[in-house]
Amino acid sequence: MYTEERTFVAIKPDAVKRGFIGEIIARFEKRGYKIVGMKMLQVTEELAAKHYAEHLGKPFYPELVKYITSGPIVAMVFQGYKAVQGIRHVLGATDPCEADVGSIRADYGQLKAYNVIHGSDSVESAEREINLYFKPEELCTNYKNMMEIVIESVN
Ligand code: D4T
Repeated sequence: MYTEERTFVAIKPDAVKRGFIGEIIARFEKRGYKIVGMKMLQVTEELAAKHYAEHLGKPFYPELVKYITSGPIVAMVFQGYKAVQGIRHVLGATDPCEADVGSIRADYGQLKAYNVIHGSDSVESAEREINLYFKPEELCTNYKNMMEIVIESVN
């Protein structure tokens, strides 16, 4: 069967300020990923340090924290078949210059340090990041997954 998984996505502050929330979310919805959690929030230095703990000590870390705390983000949980891998593909490579044309990072960004959007890189990271940003009761569990809708529509 088609088991669905969840992944964490954050629209970063520059994309929020530039007014791209709606069109970015539309790309995921068109592909069939379901939003099961969504909120706008200001990331604190403490939350940024938890989110990016693996990068502590790297040369780009201070700029990374400054960027993610520079204004509100839109934090979301998407659900779908192979959602982690599929959503990373919609995002494009970390460096917008290397991202495939048509991906979000290629279409909205130029610099690796300001790469517009974040998406979890594994099911394990997704679980950790979802738990960092959302309480269990903030996630919706009570609607049909996309594969059920597709399978019903062809039967
Ligand atoms: P995020 O976490 O923002 O979705 O990005 P990625 O998962 O694609 O990439 P990452 O964790 O390796 O990097 C996190 C964040 O740091 C910035 N960065 C990264 C940077 O400014 N310079 C660098 O050399 C690297 C590797 C961009 C994304």
